[in-house]
Amino acid sequence: MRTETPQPIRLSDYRPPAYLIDTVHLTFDLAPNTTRVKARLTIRRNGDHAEPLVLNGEKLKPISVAIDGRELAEAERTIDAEVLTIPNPPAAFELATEVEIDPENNKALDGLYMSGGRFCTQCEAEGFRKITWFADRPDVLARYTVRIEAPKSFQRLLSNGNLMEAGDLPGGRHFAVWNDPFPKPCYLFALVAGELDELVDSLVTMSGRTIDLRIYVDPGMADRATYAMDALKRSMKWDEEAFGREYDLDLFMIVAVRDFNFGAMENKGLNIFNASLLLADPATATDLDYERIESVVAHEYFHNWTGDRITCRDWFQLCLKEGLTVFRDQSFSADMRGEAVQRIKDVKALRARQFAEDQGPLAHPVRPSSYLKIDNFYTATIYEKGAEVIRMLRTLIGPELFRKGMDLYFDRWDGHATTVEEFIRCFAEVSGQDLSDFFAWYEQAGTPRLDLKHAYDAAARTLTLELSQKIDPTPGQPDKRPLPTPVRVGLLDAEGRTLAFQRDGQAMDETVVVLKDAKASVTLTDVDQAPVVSALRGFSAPVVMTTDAAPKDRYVQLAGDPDLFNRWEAGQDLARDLILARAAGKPDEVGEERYAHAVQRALADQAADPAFKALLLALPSESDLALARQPADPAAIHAARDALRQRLSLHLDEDLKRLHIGLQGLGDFSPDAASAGRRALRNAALDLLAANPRSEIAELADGHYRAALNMTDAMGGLSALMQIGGEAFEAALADFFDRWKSEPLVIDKWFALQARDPADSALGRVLGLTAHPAFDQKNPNRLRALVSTFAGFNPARFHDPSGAGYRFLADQILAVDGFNPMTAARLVEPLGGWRRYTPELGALMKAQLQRIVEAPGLSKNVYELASKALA
Ligand code: 0A1
Ligand code: ZN
Repeated sequence: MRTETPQPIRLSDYRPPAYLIDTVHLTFDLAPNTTRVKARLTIRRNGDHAEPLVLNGEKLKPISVAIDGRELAEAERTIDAEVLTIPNPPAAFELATEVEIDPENNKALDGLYMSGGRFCTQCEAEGFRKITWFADRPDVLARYTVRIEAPKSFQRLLSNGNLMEAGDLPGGRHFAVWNDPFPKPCYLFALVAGELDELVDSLVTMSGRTIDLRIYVDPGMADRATYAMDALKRSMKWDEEAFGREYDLDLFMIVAVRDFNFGAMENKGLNIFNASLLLADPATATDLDYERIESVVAHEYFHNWTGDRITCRDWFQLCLKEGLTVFRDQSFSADMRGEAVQRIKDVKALRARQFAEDQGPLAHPVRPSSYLKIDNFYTATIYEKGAEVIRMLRTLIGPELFRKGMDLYFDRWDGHATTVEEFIRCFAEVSGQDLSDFFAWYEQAGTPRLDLKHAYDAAARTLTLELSQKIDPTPGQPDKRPLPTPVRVGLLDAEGRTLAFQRDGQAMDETVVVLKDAKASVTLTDVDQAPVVSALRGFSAPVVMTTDAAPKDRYVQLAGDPDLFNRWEAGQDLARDLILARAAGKPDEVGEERYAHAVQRALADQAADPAFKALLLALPSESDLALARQPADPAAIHAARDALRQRLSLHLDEDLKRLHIGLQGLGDFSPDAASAGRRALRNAALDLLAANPRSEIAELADGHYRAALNMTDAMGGLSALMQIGGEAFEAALADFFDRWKSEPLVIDKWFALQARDPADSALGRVLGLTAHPAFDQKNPNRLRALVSTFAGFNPARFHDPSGAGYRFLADQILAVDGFNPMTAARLVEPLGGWRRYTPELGALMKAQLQRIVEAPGLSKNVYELASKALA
């Protein structure tokens, strides 16, 4: 057990910085084990006070500390494991320090570290303090000049901003000097040094400036950056058109690295990416990889304005940049790939990750009020729910006022660090609306439960909608206030055609009902017939909604709701009810047939986009189902879901085979959305066929795998074979490894596939894979491919009744915590939901959490999440 309980940091304790830093001059003398960092900081006192100067610094070997050229005696400063303190500094001065650090042995992958023989940095949130002493907080903004010196074997020397000077030094060494004219917090600092190939392009901005674009990758991989470059150029243009934002420096660089804790990082002018989110070619990347690359490139680029030019006052405001930037990247992806399909995918991800978080012990508000380690708050709530809140704001005030509010925000806060309050104030000002109640969306955790009842009065031709909301208690928040919730509503007739109506005397096809209090009642008039209510269109609020709609209404929606999100949702609702009924031992066979028939009809719609049809074919995920009925029994859910898949597969047999043949790709591969949609539908058809394993289907899957000309189809074939199992699967798996053993990103897929295998034998296989020579706990991508995929996407096997799945996860968390706490902590979440499962499983999960919390030498990161999960 830990001897002392770590103390949380609280939003209410925020104080402006005691000292400000205006300019930073850094000199790096790079060496893997002994890098020297010299810093010259111009510092001035902020206000009138006699407080000491306290700078953060961790794992730094002190060499010297001087003020205005005079070395400080030991008595004039103190250095401990976390800070450098100087008791009586002048009001304005230059602090010069020198430290030594050991990037080679930094396996935590924050600060300056080495990946693949290159130097790289990750400073968000608190990595800069592992490079030099500094006020490591986002509200201290400074202008940086960075000189890098290294042996010439470290070919490229990169940092933020513009290259000012570069040249040779004696002894086979060279240098480069970079200057970033934009003041920035230190978390946006970046440095990269090493051998890298370069893909170069350029873009002319809306004001006619030419921007030099460079993407740096492993030698020989430049071709694999062409899609990312294309996505970057489209993102830059989109931000000009959608938000009037132009890029500001003359140079924009992206570097791909193999060892990275997260997805990517928006360092000013020098984004650093996990290679898995940057490199793609048809042979090695799936359509999903392309889709993610497009969205992450956009996300990081959009941060240039929402994050870099305007940053956060403190880390409690993280959603200010993240929720907003996710909203922006989702809007971009919707424009690139189709609104409905994008929305469905975003909502699926929200439900899978954020809803689970929000309904468990790790629930926290979009803007939390306390934390132990900010690294633990890069969560689905801050990112995805943060984006939902902005989407609601836009729905509430309308797109024009939303854009006006954004313009005001950019104008008012450019060059500053600010808060969510100030952001919302901009929209209140431009709309004239009082948004104080809306702010509760930022402060209150938990997923609201919305209920909708409807009553049609044929004589009066009116429809009354009764809405109510309820939010369950979450940790530390027993009582909840109602949240202003926009509910988009349309009406359909019995044939699924739009039914017009009037609201407050105005004729319309659709309306937004805003539920402000716990309950609301709205009467729509001039309603010609008893309608089907299509509510929460486009998923207009992040809530769980129940309604009094009869199954027949859902069938009408599935057949043709013009709101494609709700068309898809109707199918999901029907399937969810059928699976849960079966899991509870009450299968509705007639309902299942009817459902299969309805899916068949929806699939036959010639007008529908193949990408949309692929989504229609997928049943709700097991984790989605586990959230819907508690206590959850993963084995029963898995079996019931499988049974419905089989029925669907049988019913659609001919249709699926026809799709599989008809959608066979001809000609060259193109990653565009339409081509990807056709591949998605063809692979979804094969996947569903494989739910009924027969030798004929095994041959089809094997042929699909062997004939694949791209990674999407290869993985489609392999995963269909996995469902069928046996010789053909084992042979294909071995073939795949052999073919791709020198491609790390593809081998990640090989690990992840096996981790997802629902077969009984999979747990043993997964345990065995930890001893595979290609498994590497120190590489986060490889670790996540096996461990996170297993714990997050293989519920049937993770929740093995013996508890062996939980023990495996806890073993991995404890081992990884020894060198990379940030990544170890991100593995804790699957155990967090222990209260939602059957008492037997819950007790086994809890026991592993207890084991983790009691482990000696546990990091703050893991301690925070494991102890909160137990509380
Ligand atoms: N700001 C990045 C996310 C990120 C956060 C922390 C990291 O390392 C600890 C890395 C990246 C983004 O939103 O893309
Ligand atoms: Zn971000």
